[in-house]
Amino acid sequence: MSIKFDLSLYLVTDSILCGAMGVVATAEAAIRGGVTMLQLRGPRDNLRQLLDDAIALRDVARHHGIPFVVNDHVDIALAVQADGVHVGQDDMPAAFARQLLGREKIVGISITSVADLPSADPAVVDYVGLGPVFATTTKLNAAPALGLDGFRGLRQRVGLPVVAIGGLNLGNIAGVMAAGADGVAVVSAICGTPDPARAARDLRQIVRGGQT
Ligand code: TZP
Repeated sequence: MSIKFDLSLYLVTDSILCGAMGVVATAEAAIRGGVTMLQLRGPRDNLRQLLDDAIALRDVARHHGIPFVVNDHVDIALAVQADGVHVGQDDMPAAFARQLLGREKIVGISITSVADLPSADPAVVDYVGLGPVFATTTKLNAAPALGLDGFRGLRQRVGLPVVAIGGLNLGNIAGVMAAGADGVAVVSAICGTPDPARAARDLRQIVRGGQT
């Protein structure tokens, strides 16, 4: 039984996109606006920077009572006692991450195609990040976009909660929720926007089924 989590509005940080505001102030504001889960992701950051951010983000998330997970770096998740990890297909296999973190923590995995489906093993993994749904410039070497129909088709084959990711914004998340997502994960729709609290509030309202 893992820590409870709500995928509705999942913020994935990016230190470059967050710019001068930084990941911590951005996350703080976005959580006030309605972010329900937080992930530290920094493929271009060095380990020390990631560790410093992990400590600060863990504290912010804890203060607001939402789960905090670390992308890729199981060692950092363990070091800061994060609520879990999110791994990709080229990262540490989820089964090893689970072994290291224990039963209680959250383990999420990225899926981009049919070939990745076997890795979404409910005995090991708590949720799936499925995408990119639409084209994104945030992730280098991202897999081809699934499109809404591709997303819907794959989502139906995953027996776990699914958070959609990739190119999601105010204009397209209603369609993604209607295609079976349990929530939406965003980077650029929040990081680097002038008012991350407002951006999160607007996104959350649509996820909840309201209008902007
Ligand atoms: N994984 C698949 S797409 C993506 C990640 C980390 C980046 C999503 O960023 P954005 O800015 O929300 O398109």
